[in-house]
Amino acid sequence: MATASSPLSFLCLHLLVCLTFFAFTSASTEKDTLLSFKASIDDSKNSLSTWSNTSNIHYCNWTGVTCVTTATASLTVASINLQSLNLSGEISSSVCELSRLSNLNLADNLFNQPIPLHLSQCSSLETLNLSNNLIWGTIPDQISQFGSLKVLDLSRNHIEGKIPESIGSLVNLQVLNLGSNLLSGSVPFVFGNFSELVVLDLSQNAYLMSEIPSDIGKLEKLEQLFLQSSGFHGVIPDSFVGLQSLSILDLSQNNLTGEVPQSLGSSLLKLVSFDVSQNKLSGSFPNGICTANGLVNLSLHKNFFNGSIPGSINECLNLERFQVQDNGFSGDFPDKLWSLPRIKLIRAESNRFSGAIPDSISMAAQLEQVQIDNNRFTSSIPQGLGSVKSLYRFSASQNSFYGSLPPNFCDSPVMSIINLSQNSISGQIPELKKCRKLVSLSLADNSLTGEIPPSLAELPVLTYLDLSDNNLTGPIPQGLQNLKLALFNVSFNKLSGRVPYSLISGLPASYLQGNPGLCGPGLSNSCDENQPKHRTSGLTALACVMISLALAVGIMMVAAGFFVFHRYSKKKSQAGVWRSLFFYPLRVTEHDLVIGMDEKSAAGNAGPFGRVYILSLPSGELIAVKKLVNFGCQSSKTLKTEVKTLAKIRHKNIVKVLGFFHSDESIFLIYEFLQMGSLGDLICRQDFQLQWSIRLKIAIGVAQGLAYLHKDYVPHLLHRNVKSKNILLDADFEPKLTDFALDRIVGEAAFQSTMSSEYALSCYNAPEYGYSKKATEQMDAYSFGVVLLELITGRQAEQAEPAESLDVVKWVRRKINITNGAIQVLDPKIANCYQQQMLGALEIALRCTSVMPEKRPSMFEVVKALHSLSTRTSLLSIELSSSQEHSIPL
Ligand SMILES: *[C@@H]1O[C@H](CO)[C@@H](O)[C@H](O)[C@H]1NC(C)=O
Ligand SMILES: *[C@@H]1O[C@H](CO)[C@@H](O)[C@H](O)[C@H]1NC(C)=O
Ligand SMILES: *[C@@H]1O[C@H](CO)[C@@H](O)[C@H](O)[C@H]1NC(C)=O
Ligand SMILES: *[C@@H]1O[C@H](CO)[C@@H](O)[C@H](O)[C@H]1NC(C)=O
Ligand SMILES: *[C@@H]1O[C@H](CO)[C@@H](O)[C@H](O)[C@H]1NC(C)=O
Ligand SMILES: *[C@@H]1O[C@H](CO)[C@@H](O)[C@H](O)[C@H]1NC(C)=O
Ligand SMILES: *[C@@H]1O[C@H](CO)[C@@H](O)[C@H](O)[C@H]1NC(C)=O
Ligand SMILES: *[C@@H]1O[C@H](CO)[C@@H](O)[C@H](O)[C@H]1NC(C)=O
Ligand SMILES: CC(=O)N[C@H]1CO[C@H](CO)[C@@H](O)[C@@H]1O
Repeated sequence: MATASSPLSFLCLHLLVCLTFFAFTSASTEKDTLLSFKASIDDSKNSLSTWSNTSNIHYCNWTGVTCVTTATASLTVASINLQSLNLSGEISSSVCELSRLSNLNLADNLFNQPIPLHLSQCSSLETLNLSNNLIWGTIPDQISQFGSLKVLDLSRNHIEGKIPESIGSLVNLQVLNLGSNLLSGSVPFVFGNFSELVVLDLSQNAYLMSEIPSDIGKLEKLEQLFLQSSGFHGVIPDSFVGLQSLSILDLSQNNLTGEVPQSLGSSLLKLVSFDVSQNKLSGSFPNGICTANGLVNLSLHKNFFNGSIPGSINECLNLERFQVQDNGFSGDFPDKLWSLPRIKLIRAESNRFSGAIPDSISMAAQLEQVQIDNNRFTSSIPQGLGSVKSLYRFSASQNSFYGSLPPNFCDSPVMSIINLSQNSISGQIPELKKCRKLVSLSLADNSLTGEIPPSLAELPVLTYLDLSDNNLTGPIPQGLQNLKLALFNVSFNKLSGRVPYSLISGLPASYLQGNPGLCGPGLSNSCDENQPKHRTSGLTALACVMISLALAVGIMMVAAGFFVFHRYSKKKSQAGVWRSLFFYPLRVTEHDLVIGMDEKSAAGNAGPFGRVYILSLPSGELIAVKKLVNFGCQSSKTLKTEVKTLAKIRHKNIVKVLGFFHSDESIFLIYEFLQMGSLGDLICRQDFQLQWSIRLKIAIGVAQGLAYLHKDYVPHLLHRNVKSKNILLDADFEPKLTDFALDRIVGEAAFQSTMSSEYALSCYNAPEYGYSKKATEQMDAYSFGVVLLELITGRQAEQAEPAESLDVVKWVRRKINITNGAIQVLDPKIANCYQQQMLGALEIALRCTSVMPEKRPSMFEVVKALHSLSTRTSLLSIELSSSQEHSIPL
């Protein structure tokens, strides 16, 4: 470039050429400027490798650099975005030599210094983002030098001290974020100056001790106001009615007192989220909220609302979230909230609200969550509740609801949690059939009568059932033992008859007490002296024996038929054609392999898809050959493509596919052989004894393998059959997944029918397996969680003997409901010093085996969490104690 410039300067008479020359010089200085900016940065991960004097990449294409074209058609740097690159060192003011730089984003790095005031020399800078670094010190008075900034984000640092008055001169600010710092003292009365402000965040500054400055109410353009968890006290200023553009208001977790300004609700027309929870607010709720003129005719709405909102009907129409829980509000709960067209969340628990839930709740077409526990509501449960099809949580315990439950009260197809305990509800429990996703039902401490509806046993994911303290009669439905119940409390009713065995085992006896009519082993009344009952149970037993006999005969006949067919086909195929594809020099023919597959080479029992044979190659190497039935669903060509897909996977935690061959009857998959056998084989040995560090290594490896299949490998694959028997171990206990993605080989239909016959009841299966046709990553995550539970508890997932023994999921869930139960489930063979890590792993396993698929973490998250267990034990114990609280009761 230097050589090019001298002849050019010679021709500088011509204006155009002259401009070109200046463009060149400015280009070379911009490049140098960037390099000198980099020079003061510590780039430990070498993320800025493109930023180099020697690279032939134009600097406008360097990592994070964006250029614009100037009026003179040259390129100039306008934005530098280096977020999340683990950068540290100095933020040098040399960057200000970039005269058009308007955006500098250094968020999520490790810069450890005071606020870099010298950046105020950057004349064009509009956006400065230093969020989530290690910035410390106070906000100096000279902050006023940043007068031209539009966006200043200093959140998530260690900035301390008072907010200076001089900040009021940043009159161009549109976004000011000082959240999550260590600011203290009171907030100055200067915010009224920020007439352009759209977002203001002062949240999570626990040391602030301040009233809310009332001049915030002047900010007509303010859309989002976050003041939560920041030690604000005093009242909510009346001036807030002036916040005409506000859509999100969060004042939660402060020490606010007094009432909510009366006209607030009717003034904030654009409000989407209103959160004043966890304060000391009181008074009856603003009469104004959502009750003015327009709103009454919501029924009209429902019919005519098609996007254009009629001018007069504008009250609270945008409100989605209403959170006023944990305050001292009293008076009738605002009626109209229940039927707002967009409302999703209503939380008002722990106040003294009275009033009713009106039938018009049926119009709240988007309502998802209602929590109004611990108030003074007095009404019946409205019929309209059952028409809200989006509702997944309805929690209204500790009120005075009365009357009987409407038959449709659980008709929302997504309903997961119902809590109506401690009310005065009477009548019978209706048959619940539609809420197939119901996880938790608590109707404790009411006045319910009649029998427990047997249809409860048909709700596939019901896990917590509390019907205690009612007047229920009749028997406990036998079907309930098929559910994975972690809590089943029917104490203090008038139930009678024999308790199904699996409901006695593993659950505290106190859950059955107070029902003198119940009998069964271990209860004070053991059923035996009761002659007539004994006979019926004898009859049942006889019936069982006959049914199993009939089944056994049936299976034998099928097996015999299969055997004949099999022999026949084997003969035929030996003469017939084999089609094969080896991805590895095996140096044998398919014929040799087939001959070698006999009883002697067979390993273990046949799985749902077929048997595995261990064969020796001429080289002495061993291979594993899995024989699958060829259902003929896939053409030879598709089959080849699919096997290739699997064979191309290269990951240390996934068993290699070495080749395959197939005939019309069978498909043989050839896998590498691992000497140590499977994790499942190890666990079921009496003397199972692996160190914790090895168990954790196995868990991490398996999780990595699954994360790779789910996200990194293209096409993305699902394993669909994760269990400890399908986890092979090499000599260093590095786990490798096998039997993955067999659906691709046998075809979806054959896969499903095979799995549903053999595997549907297996405890490795996610609960939604039964009713959800589509396989998901979350199902793999669930199965992984079960394997993790095996590693933590040292128990096999399913024990063959005794037949009633609980599977590991039920066993763990029941134990951890008891005080100190979490510690009891840990394998006692592992030293106490690993307790924290094991509890951490347990927490992960419980999240993976959550009955609600959307609560399960991705395998990628699991890998991260398990890794951090092995490194950061002490921190984790804190996280655990807080998260355990919600994971267990739900
Ligand atoms: C980059 O190289 C040029 C010459 O090729 C030199 O003048 C300049 O000083 C170098 N810049 C840096 C930051 O090393
Ligand atoms: C940046 O890279 C793109 C694509 O690689 C290329 O088209 C463009 O010309 C490069 N820009 C400069 C200024 O070199
Ligand atoms: C940043 O560093 C931390 C610890 O040194 C590491 O865990 C993280 O993965 C790094 N992030 C990036 C983006 O390199
Ligand atoms: C600053 O960067 C962080 C991290 O990317 C981002 O979350 C935040 O929204 C940015 N701040 C602003 C005001 O854009
Ligand atoms: C508010 O802004 C005006 C200019 O618009 C300025 O003169 C005044 O000093 C500012 N107030 C504070 C407290 O900084
Ligand atoms: C509220 O004020 C009390 C003292 O009056 C204090 O102990 C408490 O920590 C404050 N709570 C919050 C959330 O600031
Ligand atoms: C939708 O609203 C327009 C007025 O904006 C009206 O003309 C039209 O009939 C409405 N459509 C329905 C289906 O109600
Ligand atoms: C159960 O019924 C009896 C009368 O049969 C009544 O005295 C009692 O209060 C009822 N218990 C509950 C919890 O409703
Ligand atoms: C349900 C309801 O409140 N309907 C009202 C709709 O508006 C008309 C006239 O404004 C009233 O007469 C209805 O009572």
